Amino acid sequence: MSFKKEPVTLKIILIGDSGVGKSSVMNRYVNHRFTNMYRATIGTDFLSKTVTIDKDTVTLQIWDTAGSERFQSLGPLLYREAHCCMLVFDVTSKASFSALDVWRKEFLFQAEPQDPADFPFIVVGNKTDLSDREVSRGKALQWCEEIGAEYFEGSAKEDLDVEKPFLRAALSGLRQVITSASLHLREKRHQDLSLCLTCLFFDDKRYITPYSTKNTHWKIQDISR
Ligand SMILES: Nc1nc2c(ncn2[C@@H]2O[C@H](COP(=O)(O)OP(=O)(O)OP(=O)(O)O)[C@@H](O)[C@H]2O)c(=O)[nH]1
Ligand SMILES: [Mg+2]
Repeated sequence: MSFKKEPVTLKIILIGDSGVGKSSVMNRYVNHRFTNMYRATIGTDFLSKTVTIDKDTVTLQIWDTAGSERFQSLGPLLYREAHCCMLVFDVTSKASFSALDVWRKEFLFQAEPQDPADFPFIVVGNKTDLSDREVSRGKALQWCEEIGAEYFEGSAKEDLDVEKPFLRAALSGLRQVITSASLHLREKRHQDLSLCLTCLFFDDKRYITPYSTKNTHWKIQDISR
């Protein structure tokens, strides 16, 4: 028997301080373009890209947010239903790295994922082409280990390792979808089971059985007869 697979769309959110290169990373990955000109993102922006993972075609909906506090009013609406969150910092800015802890906490608070401890975060250190580095790979890796995130670094400008974090985000997001689908199925089975038990033990003389296959009508039967 063959099953027709539903197309999957994964929502990936990019967050981090202003100027770290969120828009640049997204544009490099989706459009293969880069500009040195800085135009702060106002509100949010999203781009889609289709990728193939384990023979499955998945659409990535990549949401680029504004790092500037002035444009962050959309947070709760935007973060909800996300499948993966990418925390971006600039390796030449210690402050942008330190800020990720707050960004992550704020994300979990606003997004309210089903299982916060298991929600996938990908940390991206951008601008590795620059020489005045302030955050070492080791330091970033150490923090990622503490919070259970995966770490990638590269350069949107030089097109260095930009694809890897997105593919990893897609894989983690896909796992999220599968986990929540199986949880839903388990809950449904549990509900069916408790419904069944309620019916069987109506009282000590009678029991109740489903009258139709759809369980919409019920029949009380007397055990004593
Ligand atoms: N050298 C270098 N510069 C980069 C790189 N990525 C981005 N930039 C530059 O950094 C500046 C900010 O990049 P954006 O992508 O606009 O940053 P952002 O995080 O989207 O900023 P907001 O929209 O304000 O939150 C721009 O001038 C980019 O050209 C990189 O990998 N290397
Ligand atoms: Mg931007």
